[in-house]
Amino acid sequence: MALRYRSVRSLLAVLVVLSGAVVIGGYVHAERTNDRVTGDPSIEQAFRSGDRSPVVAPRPNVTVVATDSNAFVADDNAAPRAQAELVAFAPDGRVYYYENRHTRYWDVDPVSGTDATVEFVYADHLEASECGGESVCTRNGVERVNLTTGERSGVFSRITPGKHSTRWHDVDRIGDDRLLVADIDGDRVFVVNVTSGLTEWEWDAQSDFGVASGGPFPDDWTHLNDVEHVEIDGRGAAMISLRNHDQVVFVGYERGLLEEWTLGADGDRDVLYEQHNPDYIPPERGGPAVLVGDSENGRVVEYQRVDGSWERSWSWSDERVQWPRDADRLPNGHTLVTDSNGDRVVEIDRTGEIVWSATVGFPYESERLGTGDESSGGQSAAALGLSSRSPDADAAGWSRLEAALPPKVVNGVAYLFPRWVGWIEGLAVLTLLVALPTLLLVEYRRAGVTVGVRSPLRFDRK
Ligand SMILES: [Ca+2]
Ligand SMILES: [Ca+2]
Ligand SMILES: [Ca+2]
Ligand SMILES: [Ca+2]
Repeated sequence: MALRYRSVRSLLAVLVVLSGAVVIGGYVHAERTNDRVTGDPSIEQAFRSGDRSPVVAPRPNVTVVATDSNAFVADDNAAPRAQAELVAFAPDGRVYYYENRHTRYWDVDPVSGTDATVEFVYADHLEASECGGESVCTRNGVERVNLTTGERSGVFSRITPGKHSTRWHDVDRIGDDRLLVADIDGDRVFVVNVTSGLTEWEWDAQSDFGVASGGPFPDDWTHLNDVEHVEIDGRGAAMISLRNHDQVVFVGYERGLLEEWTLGADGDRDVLYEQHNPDYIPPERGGPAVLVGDSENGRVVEYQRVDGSWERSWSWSDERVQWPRDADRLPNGHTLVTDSNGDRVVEIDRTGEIVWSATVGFPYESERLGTGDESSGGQSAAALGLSSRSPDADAAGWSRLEAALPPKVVNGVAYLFPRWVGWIEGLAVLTLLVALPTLLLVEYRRAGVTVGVRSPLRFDRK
């Protein structure tokens, strides 16, 4: 009995010490290596006070990054890992523009014909008084901002009732008056005329998919997170990312679902696993090809259309990448990758080497101004002859262990904790949360037993 107590106590003590050391070590390491991270108030203060010292390496053209923040922000008032923000870096590496007025930021796109004006998708979680009878609601909208002057204007917005979660993650402008909107809440894509306010076209996923497919119906069935206007065989279509169906579909405005064009299949995770932000590269730039953040697989991939089917033509990942949600092919053949749980935006060259990197807390999407919207200035990997890259097989043991865990576990841990907490520190925190109370309980009960046995003996002696 005593032996068992001692071994249980020793085991718990070792777990507490080890996990505590991992957490403290991770924190100290993060503090030491802390290049300035957006979401850090010092960036905002520096920008507002006019401090224009560089925070990232120089790189031609302005780079704009939109970030969302972690689950705690949506659900309670706990400190966020990174404040949601829109940040732009100037070519010399200083902060060119900064704002954090909205609850979340999602897609950002350059406005064509301008040097440094963007349109972005935002969400604002509203209070009951603004929700017309509901206890919560969210305003989803599109706003335009001139990054040079800070001049802003609202483009379009709607309120999603009853939900404190953000339901538009992407919009594609298709003319002076019209936006193509990816509506997660409605599992649909629609074209809205922002001048008249009228919906001019709509595709509802229910018209082509059964509700047994994808995610939980109706709560988060398709998680339809991206849409792009494309031309297929000379006619207009919407390319749509059905994240929870692991597939990208093409829907002609007049032709409906173009089934033979579908990339991926529900649950076929070798092709795509809950992807974000597919970009279409047309035949005239070496396609048809689709460059996409294959998020749960921890890579960015490209598929090339060959004889009427999709073939993987390129993939990129390194030891750090975790849950990438955007990749843009640039005119110089490089690729701008938004590595959400890796807390960075990186530009990789044609050989897969990182040539520029910005540390940014939990980025969603990035654009390099002057290179076209998303990948619209870039060529396909096949045309460029890009080399694929995968993590170094000789990487540290932690990476191999991480690779052996289900991606959802790793990404889930990374999503929940502050940015310096990697998945290993996250597991250590969880271990500490279980081992420490258990150790205290064991000690307490042991002490209780001791009192219960000795007191009567002492009492007897009297
Ligand atoms: Ca964009
Ligand atoms: Ca867009
Ligand atoms: Ca993209
Ligand atoms: Ca992008």
